[in-house]
Amino acid sequence: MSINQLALFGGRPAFDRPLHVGRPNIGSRKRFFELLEGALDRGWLTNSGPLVDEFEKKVSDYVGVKHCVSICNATIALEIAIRAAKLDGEVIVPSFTFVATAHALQWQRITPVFCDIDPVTHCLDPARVEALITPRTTGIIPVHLWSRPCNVEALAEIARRRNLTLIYDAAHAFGCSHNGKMVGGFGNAEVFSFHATKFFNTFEGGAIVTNDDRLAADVRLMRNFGFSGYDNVVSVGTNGKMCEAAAAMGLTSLESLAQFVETNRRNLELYRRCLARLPGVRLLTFDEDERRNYQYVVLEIDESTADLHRDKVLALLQAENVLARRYFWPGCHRMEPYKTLFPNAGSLLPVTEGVADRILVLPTGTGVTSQDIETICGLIRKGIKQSGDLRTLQRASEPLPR
Ligand code: T4K
Repeated sequence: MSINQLALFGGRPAFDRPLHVGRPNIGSRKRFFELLEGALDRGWLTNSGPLVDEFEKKVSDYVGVKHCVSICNATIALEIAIRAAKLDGEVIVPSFTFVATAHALQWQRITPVFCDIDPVTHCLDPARVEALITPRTTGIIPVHLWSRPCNVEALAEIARRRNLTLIYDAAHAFGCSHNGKMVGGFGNAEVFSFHATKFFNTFEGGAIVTNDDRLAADVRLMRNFGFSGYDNVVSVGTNGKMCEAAAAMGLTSLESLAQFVETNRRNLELYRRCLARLPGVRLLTFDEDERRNYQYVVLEIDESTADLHRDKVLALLQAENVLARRYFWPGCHRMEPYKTLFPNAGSLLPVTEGVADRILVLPTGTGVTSQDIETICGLIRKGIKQSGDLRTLQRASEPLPR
């Protein structure tokens, strides 16, 4: 049997429905429709409606920051935050992130300078940031990847000493803490994503959170075309507003947030038990003393020990209707326009390239049952065992060295 045939354990796939990574968590439909009815009755659907105001107040209270400015999605939120903070020239970012982090800069003709990551946390490695700072550098945009906060102390120290603006891409880290302080209060500003695929969603949506009064005022203006009142435009702006339907979903999701986190935590725990002691396979760990949302179940597969490359495991799972994802392969620096602009970037990103080659993200959330997880883990175990047996057979059939 070849390794490619491993994907075909039986005639029919293990799941008769696709099991997606990124399946939305949906709270009380009754509550959502009530809120939506209210908006329809009021005839106020967007442009700073009461649901958006309430959502922003609840998010800023929950996170413990002075200002929450809701935005139509996190990509536009990053763009607005970058512009309001007057970044230009070069900005240091990880390449191991969703491409939106880099695009938010490139879109504004700011050069993203890709920095390598820490092999354990997968977040920007502060030790590598300093060497990339040039006279053109104006800021750093680290990403709290997989909901685990970056080394915020080291990054704050570099930013302070080198006079750089620090904006966190916190798309993965809503509801998380570092040393007991909620993510949202670090750096000059942080940006959350409330996209459908995040554990907490507003369909599409995001927010800029900050304790900086001036920055908050500026992003509010920019989110609404630069209007400071009727007929009075005081700056360049865009349309980054969240609508009432999205805020209704956000308010509904907030009421179920604790349940979403608990479901994700339980799922992760079960994955951990079911994948224990599997050679070459490591599940990402989380600091249990801190608040986490556990929204990504991240598997690192080391081919040299597992005898099976991550892509084979992916193919095997896909054939069984498990739509796992290899986030964030191949890294932004290997996507356009960056791979043309910076063809040699990979040579400075050895950790990124290695991690991007090993990561597999598995389904979790309220739509995944314990039985689903046991079956998924069984498939992974079986694939790795069969591959190991095959390699052993191959080695045994090799001629003995003379
Ligand atoms: N920074 C970081 C670090 C991010 O991860 C992201 C977004 C951003 C910034 C930008 O945030 P936003 O501007 O999006 O607010 C998905 C999401 O679209 C994206 O929001 C997310 N990160 C990224 C990690 O994942 P794709 O290209 O993988 O999307 P797609 O369409 O392939 O869907 C992903 C999975 O989710 C599929 O298995 C299908 C499933 N899905 C998706 C949707 C939309 C559902 O089951 N139901 C749904 O409604 O980017």
